[in-house]
Amino acid sequence: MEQTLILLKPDAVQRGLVGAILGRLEQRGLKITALRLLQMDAALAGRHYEAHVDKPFYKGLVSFITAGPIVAAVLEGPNAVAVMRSTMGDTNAGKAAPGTIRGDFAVDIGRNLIHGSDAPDTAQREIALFFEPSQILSYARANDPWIVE
Ligand code: D4T
Repeated sequence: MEQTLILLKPDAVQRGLVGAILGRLEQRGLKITALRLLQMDAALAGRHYEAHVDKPFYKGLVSFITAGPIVAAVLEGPNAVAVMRSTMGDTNAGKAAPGTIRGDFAVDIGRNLIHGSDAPDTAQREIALFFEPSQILSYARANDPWIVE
């Protein structure tokens, strides 16, 4: 089954939205297979956002993502990467459709609450930044057959 990495960014923790956001993902049917509360340091932020190192918003992005605790999770499901991207909504929260996480809870691209991997190979690279293989659990839920055919 496909895996994706999500991060509930410091704004999600500070605003008390962790439960609401994780609840939506559980309701969607995605399975949480790893979960961690941590504070990113500059080194981890640099590795996670290495693709953006030359972007004008990079410095602000690193200072924001390291500003407080975050929640990292591995989610599993059919097409988990694409399902998460569409559930999060547009990166620019001000343009995100209502019904999406960003569209319902955020208004600004620089405070967009949540990260989700953008492709299955990126997901594997990102998961390895936050989790040891032994921290990712494989388990069945009693209602799995009612969520995935
Ligand atoms: P993340 O990586 O946080 O899930 O965001 P996306 O995958 O949806 O979007 P991204 O990689 O293009 O951007 C990474 C991160 O940078 C912030 N950002 C982005 C910003 O502050 N200003 C900007 O102009 C852009 C493009 C938001 C997400």
